[in-house]
Amino acid sequence: MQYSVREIKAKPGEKLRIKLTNIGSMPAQTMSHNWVLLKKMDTAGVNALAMAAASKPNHLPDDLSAIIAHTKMLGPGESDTIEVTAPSESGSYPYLCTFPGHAALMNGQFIVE
Ligand SMILES: [Cu+2]
Repeated sequence: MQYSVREIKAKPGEKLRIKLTNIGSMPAQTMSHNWVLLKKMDTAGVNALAMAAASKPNHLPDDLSAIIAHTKMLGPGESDTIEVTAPSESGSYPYLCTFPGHAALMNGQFIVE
């Protein structure tokens, strides 16, 4: 239960195509994954967002203002490709999986420089 990529680097404003594939085989109800890119925030902020997302049916918080981009929630064998425009401001932007309990292991940094 980990991302194969823990760090993504991009230039400010660069357009990237992000493809997430769930290579697991456990049922979607118990083990689904997504990729959610957040605005700059500290670990406490990421944890708070993960908590807010956990109880929601779609595993996204009601307040989407901190989310830059996200894939669909994927069951086993599914994949989703999204286009992401890197923020114009350099720095480190956290990403995570918002399936309940996954953020602690499934996270990474999107680095704009
Ligand atoms: Cu996950």
